Order: sequence, then C-alpha cells, then structure tokens
Amino acid sequence: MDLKPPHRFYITTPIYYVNDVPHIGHAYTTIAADILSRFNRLRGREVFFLTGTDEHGQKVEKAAREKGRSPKGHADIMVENFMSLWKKLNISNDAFIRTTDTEHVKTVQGIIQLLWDKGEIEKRTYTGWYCTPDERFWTEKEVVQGSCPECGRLVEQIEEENYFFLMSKYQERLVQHIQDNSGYILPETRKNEVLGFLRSNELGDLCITRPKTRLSWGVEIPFDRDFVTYVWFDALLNYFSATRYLVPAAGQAGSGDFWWPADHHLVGKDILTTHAVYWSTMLMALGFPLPGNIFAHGWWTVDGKKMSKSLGNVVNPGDMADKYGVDAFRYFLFREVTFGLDGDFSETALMNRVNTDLANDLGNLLSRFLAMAERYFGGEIEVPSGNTTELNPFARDCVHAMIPAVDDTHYAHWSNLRFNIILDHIWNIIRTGNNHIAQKEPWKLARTDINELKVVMFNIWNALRLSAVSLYPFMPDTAEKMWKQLGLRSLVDETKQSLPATSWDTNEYPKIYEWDWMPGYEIRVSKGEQLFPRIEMKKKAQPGKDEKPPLAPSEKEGTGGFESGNLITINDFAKIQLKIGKVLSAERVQGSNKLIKLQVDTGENRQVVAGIGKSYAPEDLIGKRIVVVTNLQPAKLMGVESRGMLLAATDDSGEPVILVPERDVKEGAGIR
Ligand code: ME8
Repeated sequence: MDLKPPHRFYITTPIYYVNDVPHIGHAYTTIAADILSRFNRLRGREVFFLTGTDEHGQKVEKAAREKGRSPKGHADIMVENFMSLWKKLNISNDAFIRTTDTEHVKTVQGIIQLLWDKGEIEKRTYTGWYCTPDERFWTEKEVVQGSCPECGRLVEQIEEENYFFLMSKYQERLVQHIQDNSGYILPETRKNEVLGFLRSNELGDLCITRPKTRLSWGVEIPFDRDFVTYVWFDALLNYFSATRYLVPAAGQAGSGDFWWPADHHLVGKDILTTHAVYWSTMLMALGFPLPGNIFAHGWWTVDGKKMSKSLGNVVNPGDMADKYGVDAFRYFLFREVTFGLDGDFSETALMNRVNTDLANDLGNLLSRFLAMAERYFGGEIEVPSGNTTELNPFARDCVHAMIPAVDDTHYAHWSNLRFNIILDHIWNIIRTGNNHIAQKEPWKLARTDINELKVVMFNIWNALRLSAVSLYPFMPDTAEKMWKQLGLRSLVDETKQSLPATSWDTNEYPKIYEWDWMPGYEIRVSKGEQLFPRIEMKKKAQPGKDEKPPLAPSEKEGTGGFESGNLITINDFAKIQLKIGKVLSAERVQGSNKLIKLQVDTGENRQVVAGIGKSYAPEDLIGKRIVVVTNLQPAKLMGVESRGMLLAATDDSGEPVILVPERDVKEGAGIR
C-alpha cells in the first residue's frame, strides 16, 4: 500500500449517530479537529480533515421508526443538523462522510470479503441473553436476576449464528504496539488503562454481524446475504474508506491520492476501546498501517451534573454560539479544561472567561494599542531602527515563548494536543503587553521621547500580531479581524506566503512567526469593531436581600415603557451631591497600575482615589476640572482613603474617559 507522505496531515472525528441532534460533546471533538487542521494548514501541510455521520444500526433504525420515517429518510433529515452546525461553528472539514454513501458501503463489503478470504473471520453459533424490547444481548455476568440491566424486563436465552472477527489472536501484538509507540494512545492515563485491561483480560473474538431477521439496517455481507454488519465494524472503516473516494483529486491518475494512515483519531473516552482495540486489530488483520495517534478526550458535565435529555440540561452548541459568539465558545471549551480530562460546562464560567480573558486582556490590549497608534502616529506603524529583540526584554520574552527557532516547547505542545497550555502561552504575551503599556506609559513618552515611543508601539504591534497568528486555529474570525485592524492584509495568505521553500525537508515554520517579519507594504492600523464587549452578568437574587420591593401603584404609571423598578425619583437624585473639583495634585497608588490618588479642591480639599491609571498619567490630570460625588461614604482602596468619586464615561474599548465641564466653572460649583 502506498502511504501518505509526511507533509500530509490526516485527522478524523468520530462519525456521529444520526439518532439525535448534536450536543456539546460532538462540538468539542469537532472543534478540536478543526484547531489542529487549521494549525497544520498554516504550517503549510496539506490537510485532510474528515468528519461525518454514522447512519446504520439499531439506534438509528429505532429512532427512525419512532418518527415514522425510513432509516435513510431519517438520516437525510438529521444529517442537516450536523452539517449546519459545523458551518455555524466555522469548522473547516475537507469532507463529510455518511456511512450510507454507496462508495463507503462498497469499501466495507470489499474489506469484509478480504478478511473472510484471509481466514480472519469465522461463522459460529452464539448463545446469549437477549432483551427483546431493547433488542440487545447481555452476557451472563451482566444480567441481573434474569432481567435486563437497562430496562429491568425479563431476558431470554437465544441461540444465533453469526460471523466473528478473530480478534483474540492480535492481543499480544496490540500490547507490543502500544508499548513501543508512546504516543499511540493519549493521554498517558488512558493508554495505561487500555494496557492494564489488555494485560489482565483475555481478549475475545468480535461478533461483527447481525442476522437480518433481527436487524436489517446495515451493510449486507457479500458472502452471506442473510446478515448485515455490526454497526461498529461498518463505522470504524469510515476512516479508511474516505481515503478511497473523498480525498482531494481521488481516483485521478497521477493524483498521488495516498492519505492513509491518519495522524490523529480524536474520540471521546467512552469510545476509546472500540478504537484502541477493535480498530487497531482490524487494521492488523488487514495488514494496513496503524494510525499515528488515538486521542481520547474527557466528558463534559453541565453545572456539575451528567448531561441528559431527562434532566433537560443538554447544551446546544448552536445556541451558545448565537448567545456568546462562535469564537468565545470555541475559546472557552479549550481554555477552561485540559484536553483529555473531564470538565464542567456552565454559562457563568463562559461569561467569566469572556469578560476576563477576552474583553479585559485581549480586547483591551488591542483597543488601547489602536487608539494610541492613531493618536500618536496617525495609525502608521514604523519599524524603529536597531535590533528591537535584543534591546527590549519584553520583545525577548515574546520571542522565547512563541518562536520555534528560539524555543520549540510551544510547538511541542501542539504534537501533544495541550491546547490550554498553548493558550496560556499566548495569554502570557497579552498580559505582558498590557503590563508593558502600564510600565512604559506611552502617554508620557509622547511628550518626552518619540523614538522610544516608536519602539514601544512597534513591540506591542508585533506582540499582537504574533498573538493573532497563534490564536488563529482557536478563533479564526477574531484572528483575521485583529490582523486587519493591525494594518495587515490576510493572515492565512500571508502566513502561507512566508513559508520557507524548504519547509518539507527541514520542518521549518512560516517566517511570519518571527519577530522581524514585515509585510513589505505600509502598515496603517484601523480601529474596527470592538472584538469582545463585556457581558453584563445578572446578579442572582438573594431571597430577602436582593428581591425588589413590590411597587407602589403610582410608581407603575407613566414610566414611558421603562421597567419602573429601575427608575428613581427626583428626590432620590437630590440625595447625590455632585460638585466641580479642581485637581491639585495626582500620584499613582503604590503597587497598583490602575489607581491614582488625587487631591481635589471641591470648595474644600479632599482626597479621591480613581481607577483611571491605565488611561491617564497623573501629571496629565493636574489642573483639570472634574465632576466629583462629594457625599459618598469614605472607602479604602488598596489601603488608601478615598472621600468621593470622580465621574467618568466608558469608551468602546472599556477605557475610562473623565467627564469635564464644557467651559470653566469655579471649583465647588454644584451640579443639577
Ligand atoms: O459514539 N462530553 O457516536 P455518538 C464529551 N457513532 N463528549 C461526549 C459527550 C459529553 N458529555 N457525550 C458524547 C458514536 N460525547 C459512534 C462513533 S466512530 C467510528 C463511531 C462524544 O454520536 C462521545 O464521546 O454517540 C463520542 O466521541 C462522540 O460524542 C460521538 O458520540
């Protein structure tokens, strides 16, 4: 068999049953495969990313019957749910396989014939306990006092002829293969579980058919028309059959359509055995090479509970994407939980991630940078003279974290699917970027050292550019938007164009990952839409505390459509004392890059602490006339007393903008 050359990358998801609609578990595996596909495409590899649907077998037949549809008719309807969800979630699969595809059915029949001819299959009489309503066999051990362990109804012993794949003879070879190839099953803990199972249990042979008298919805066995294949035998073969007819330029002479074996099969932990044991031994019997890796990810619970229809807590990925944005949802799934471990989904956790990581860290860095670039340089980014990497520890940190030529650990995480660590690296740069602004105080440099300001701005631009290209696999839309706002043209095209000609041989990465990459055209940043507006989190009402008091009848009237509970009376407003204050002096509160301590004359001298330090330099505030709430109870902020609060609006990027009177008014003047 001609094999896939190393610059090709082949990745699969499980094929999903069409008995039900897609949920978060399906979305999870598929987004993971999308992330890896996009990363590998950026690296210049040819990628074949396969997903699809599992349409045969009892589950689908039963679901179709309940809906009064034919199994194929049911599958044709249900498959749309998956296809449209993948579109919505920005999934870049290269093909979509359906096990009812004629070409797939033919491949399955060809393979079962091959195994039969090779003597890898035997016909045997099988005796087992059968639950007629559930239509499934149970072993002696599983039966509970003569009843079905699932539905509790009586089981009967029946004898049935079937075909068996002689799986047991591959037990030792399989153990050897797993031991010799440390990355074959990942994560490590799952590999150890499979090895433990194989070492302490005798592997049986696998029943791979069902008599048509019991199930007719399957692939017919070519050498015995009374039987169809067991659904898993048919399903697992999708990974191979797709390489016969769905790969690019399949079947064309000279196309070199060799795509086997897969680099990764991504699966949920519940279907690891079928892949690690059934599929591996089937490939051994066929004499086909084994895949590079089978990765079993963990299980999502919802608000601490198992996800189930009866609990009504099944998470619909399409709804989440509509509500919070596709990229925020994609980001959350891979940042929140280590890929491979179980995780808990909650909308509160998702909102927290959006507000802290996406709005505060990433969104803030980008919008502050863009605002400053426009303010100080009319949006132009110039490359400062001198070696910015050598000169600047911040630049050096970014380079070390991200650039393979300098340090390959970041990229080693890609081979091991450590998505949350990769995101952590990217966030280190983003946070360092925000701190760099606070330390360098560009607003001061604008007055004192324009050259240094250019270096700072260039470095932040570069850090944002590197973050965008690294974030692209996770959040493709966001990354492209960042790219454009940074004054660049196309993240994907420019990354590919920057590939070294020798990348196949040397395993090099695109030059775009390097600190001194420049596009060769004038860069002019352009402030676009805010990427991640903060989400207002609803406070949970505490009984007896946060509950609103019932409204008096008069308050219900004349509110012009506003919710009357939100309105205050003129008397309420009169309780707030607002005055014009003049800033006499200002300094940063030690240990905080946000807080500034102001001495303000509001007709009397008072100290006010304000969280405006990221947008204003203390010296810029001196002499300003501001609006102060003067009858606020004193409070301590980082140990410093504040008597009053200055008023500020919040701009698009979440930055405070101080309110000032339209013309000079004397300090101490009241505001009404
Ligand atoms: O098993 N959290 O299909 P399927 C994470 N057709 N993943 C979950 C999950 C959860 N709560 N619930 C389900 C099949 N999954 C077969 C596959 S492959 C040749 C045939 C994952 O639609 C589950 O682990 O029941 C599995 O990987 C995937 O959803 C498909 O489930």
